[in-house]
Amino acid sequence: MPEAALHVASGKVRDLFALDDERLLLVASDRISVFDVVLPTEIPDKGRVLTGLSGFWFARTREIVPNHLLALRADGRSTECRRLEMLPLECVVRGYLAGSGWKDYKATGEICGQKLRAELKESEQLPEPLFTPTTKAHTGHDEPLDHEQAAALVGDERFEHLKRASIELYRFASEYAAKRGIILADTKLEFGIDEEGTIVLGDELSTPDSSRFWPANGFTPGRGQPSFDKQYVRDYAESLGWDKTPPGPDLPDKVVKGSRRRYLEAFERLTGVPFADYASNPQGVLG
Ligand code: PZK
Repeated sequence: MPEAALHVASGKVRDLFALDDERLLLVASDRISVFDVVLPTEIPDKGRVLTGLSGFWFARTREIVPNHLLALRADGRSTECRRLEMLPLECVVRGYLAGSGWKDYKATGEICGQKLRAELKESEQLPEPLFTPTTKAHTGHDEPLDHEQAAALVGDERFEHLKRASIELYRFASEYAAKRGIILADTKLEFGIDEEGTIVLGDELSTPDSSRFWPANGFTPGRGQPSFDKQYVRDYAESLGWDKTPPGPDLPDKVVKGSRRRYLEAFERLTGVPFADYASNPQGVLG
């Protein structure tokens, strides 16, 4: 970072700095987490892939909903963004039955208070994308909310706006990805409010860390799907008999290279931009 920037927060794989009163710098590292544990080994270029993908989507969805992106830095991993008042809701949209959505459906026949027809299979496409917001847990796991609970957190009018915007963003990205052989099974979005009171999309958008990416090739409902990016790493970690508690295992070079190749493949398939072009001119991905 050329100028002074104050550390604001750190997530498992990203760090947030203040540039001034109005702007933040969101920096994506090459760290990877599997089963919620950050591993000691990094995946080279993972941070740049995620930053570039987010930038790509932000530039193409500004007419659906305004977002916090101001610029991508020359390092390819840092996003200058507008400082917002973040809303206390994780906005999840599910187009397929996976993860906690599948678990809740199996147990109750519903997801977030929404009844679904009986006998849906694991990983099956839902009749239409479902808005399934959760709390933002500061420790532990996010809790599902029904629409009444979610509306109580942000107000009825904002809730309806967030629901509509989230589903539209999911539809846009999932249709785009489907044409390029990638299923976007679900996605997690975070919104904030700007100085004018406008709802603005923050955080990251339709990256493998915020969405489930499945290769369309080989998609088979009735079981869990391999994730496009992390499957190599998950399979390796499980093959060791690791109990999924910290510390996570070191990754051998072969697993690092396999995982890196999958991240780059997702980036290039979705954006149509060779990763080397992105690396030499990150702003170019904004189109
Ligand atoms: C903000 N986070 C989560 C993400 C972290 C923490 N545009 C914004 N304005 C104000 N606050 C945030 C954002 C964004 N994006 C996001 N926490 C605050 C987060 C990544 C790393 F350490």
